[in-house]
Parts: sequence; structure tokens; C-alpha cells
Amino acid sequence: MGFKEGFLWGGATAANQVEGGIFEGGRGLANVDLMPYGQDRYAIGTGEKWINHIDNHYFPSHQAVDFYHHYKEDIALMAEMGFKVFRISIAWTRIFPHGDEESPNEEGLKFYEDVFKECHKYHIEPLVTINHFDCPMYLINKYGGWRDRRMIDCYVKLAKVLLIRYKHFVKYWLTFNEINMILHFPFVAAGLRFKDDENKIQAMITCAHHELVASALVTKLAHEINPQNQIGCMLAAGSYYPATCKPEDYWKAICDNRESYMFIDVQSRGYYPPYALKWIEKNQATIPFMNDDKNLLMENTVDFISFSYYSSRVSSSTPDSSCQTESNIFASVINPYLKSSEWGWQIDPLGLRITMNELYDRYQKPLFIVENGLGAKDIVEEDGTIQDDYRIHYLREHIKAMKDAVDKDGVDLMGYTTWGCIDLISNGTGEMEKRYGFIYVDRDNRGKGTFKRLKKKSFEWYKKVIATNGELL
Ligand code: BGP
Repeated sequence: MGFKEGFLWGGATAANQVEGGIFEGGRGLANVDLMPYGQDRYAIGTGEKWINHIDNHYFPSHQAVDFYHHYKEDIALMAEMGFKVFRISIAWTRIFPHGDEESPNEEGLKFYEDVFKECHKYHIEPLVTINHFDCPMYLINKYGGWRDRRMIDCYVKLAKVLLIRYKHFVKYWLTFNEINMILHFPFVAAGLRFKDDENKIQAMITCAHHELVASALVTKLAHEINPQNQIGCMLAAGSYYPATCKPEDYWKAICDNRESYMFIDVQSRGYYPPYALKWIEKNQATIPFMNDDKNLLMENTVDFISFSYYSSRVSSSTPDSSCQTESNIFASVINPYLKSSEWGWQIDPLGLRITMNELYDRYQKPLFIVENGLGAKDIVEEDGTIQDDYRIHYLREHIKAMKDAVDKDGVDLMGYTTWGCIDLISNGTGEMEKRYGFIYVDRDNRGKGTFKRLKKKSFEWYKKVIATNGELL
């Protein structure tokens, strides 16, 4: 019993949150480069506001944790922990700086090839997110982001280059990170900036449909290029519970869950479910179907379901604004039975087991947890140690829940990559002090520090977890 042989233990990152070096290697500018630190960040991320003058802002991702220059050292540390898999994403603008050039930028391709070679040196499998919240600014200015169908061609061209070039290095691919985030953080997830008085749901559904078609096209291509390729969708998961047993609350929870599931229903089952069609219609929106879209979606479903899980959520039919919280940009009613992180994200290990069961019941495909973890402020002691017992506790409880889902409920789980295995820039807040890693990076919210790497207490703990395939927690 326990986790299967070859279980993929590891950690996860995203290009814009770790790499830095945004003006190096011929890289172009992307939406995520214009996500400032501070109060404007959220409004920009939601597409309600944008920046015309960059002078008054500080952009944390421009340096991030400088993985661009430290990747050898960082991968060596991950190898020391015994990683079997390392999730990274490709910065689109390293490969196509504008997004629609004739040919790719060799320097960008070479960078990721070197990263993959470094992984393989230690027998670490790369898990590659083709698109983790980045969109070339050039395409945003030209097309308005994913609201334009021509984005599909640009993305497929990028993916084809990657699938061919890295055929012998990568077999696990995710098409889009947290695709349901289009409804919550649309500038980040789809390069979407709203126009005055437009039907926002229509704009978001248009982007979603284009990403779903692009995802199906790339799934098809990936299987053709290498039948060994395994392609996953990726959901920002976390089940909604009803606030009470009042039927209206239960119904609200069903509706809130469906708002996320509709994306994965398309990617995994191959069609828009009836409830999604009705919801879109109710919002006076339409899906911009064209050509052979319906067949394409039906014939090219994903091989596995990947997801992030940080917290469960709570729905109420009569929400009281004084009892609201937010976790990973999803609004929720506060759950009085749960404790919260320093950022108010509620901690619910059993919720992971519940979410896994819901997803497995629904799709009957292998699951892959590609993000989970605790964002916390760490303190470096005088002797250079970091005693992050709170992080060990969080991860231990979540791994136990995950083990229950596997052992007691029969869920098929491929692997587990903790989020931000090395400290990185927070997507939601742009802060550096919201740390997730086993590896500490010496830099602060304003980019000051030596960028030196230090092992936290959790480093040795996770190493033991991996070595015993989850037996010693
Ligand atoms: C997910 C994103 C990640 C990551 C994580 C943690 O939504 O896929 O990119 O950032 O959330 O969120 P935060 O960085 O806001 O703590």
C-alpha cells in the first residue's frame, strides 16, 4: 500500500516567478512583467486597470530569484532532496519575443534545453507548463490577448517548436496553468483588459474558448509528435462547501464548483456540459465556435488531470460581507472550523482528499497534484538556520490526506509537486516574503539581498519523505 512505485515527487515553479533576467537572451516583454508590487497589482491582474507609465512602479518579477543564472545550483539542490520531477514553465517571450515571429529565438530554446539537460543529469523528469500566466505584450497590444482567435495560431506555433525541440527531454506537459483563473485574474490568465461597458463574461468566455481549442490542438500535436507524451489540463482546485445545510447554500456550492469544473469538463470529457451552456446563455454570452471546434475538443481530451490545491472554499446563498475571505484569488465565506495562513488562506488537509475524490469520481483519469504548500514568512536565525516547522506540519497533513485518498479511496495519483520548492515571487501579491520553499532565497520584497540559497529545516524533512516514498512523514 502507499504511493505507487515511480511516484513523481518533486516541486513546482513558473518562469516569471523564478527566472528574472527579463532583458537577457533576447527575451521580449510579457503581461506578467507589468504586474507591479503594491496596491495596483490586483486591479491590473483582473484587467480593470493597466499601466501606461512604468516609472512609479517596482516590478518584482524582473529579477525574481534569478533562476536564469542560478539554475544549475538550484537543480543540484532539488536533486539533493531526491526530486523525481521538477515542474517549470516556458517564458513564451524567450522563444518568440513578440509572439508571432517567423522563427524562434535560439538563445531562449537553448536556455531551456540546458535546464532540461541539468535535470536529466540527476534523473529528474521535467514537467513543463507550456503557458503559466504569460502572454507577449506585443500580442496583447495587437490582438487584445486571448479574445482574438489568432492567438491560437501563435500558441500552437510555440508549442510545436517546444514539442519537437524537447522531444527527447520532456514527456509530461501541461497546456495552460489554472485555466479557470480566466474568470478571476483575466489579465494574467489571458492577457485580457476590459473595455468600458463590455459584457465581461462574454470577453472571458471568448478567451476561454480560444484557450480550450488551443489546448486541444496542442494535445493532438503532442500525441502525434511523440506517442509517449502525456498531456494534462490544470485546474485551480479546492472544493466549495455549503455554509450550512440550507438547500440554497448547497445549491450555491454546486454552482460555484461548476464554474471551475466547466473548463476541465471540456478538456477531459470533450464538450461543454449543459449547465455551462445555460450559464453562458444566462449571462447573454455565446461561445465563438468555428470550423471543426466541436470535433476537435471531443477527439483530443487530456491524459491526466492536474491541479493546484491550497484551500477549500465555502459558499453561501446569503453571504455576509464581514465573513468573507480570499484564497488564491477565489472569494469564500470564512470557515470557522479551519485555521488560516498569515495571508488568510484557510488550511484544510481533508479538503485535499475531498477535492481528489471529487475530481477522480468526475473524470476517472489519473490525477497529478502540481501545486500545494504554505506561503509563510520565514526567519533566518543567527546561525543561518530556518526552522520552518509550520511548513512541515502543513505539508505532512496534506500528504497524509493524499495518502488516504490513494489507500482508502482508490484514487489514482501520479505525483505531487509542492508549489515554490525554492522561494519565489508571489503571483497574487508580488511579495517575496510570502515564501513556500524548502530552499530560502535571500532577497526581500524590493529585490534587495544577496540571492544566496539556504536550506530550510523542511529541506531535510522532504528529502526523507521522498526517500521513503511517503512512508516517513
Ligand atoms: C497559483 C499559481 C501560482 C502560485 C500560487 C500561489 O494560483 O499557479 O503561480 O503563485 O497560486 O499563489 P500566491 O503566489 O499568490 O501565493
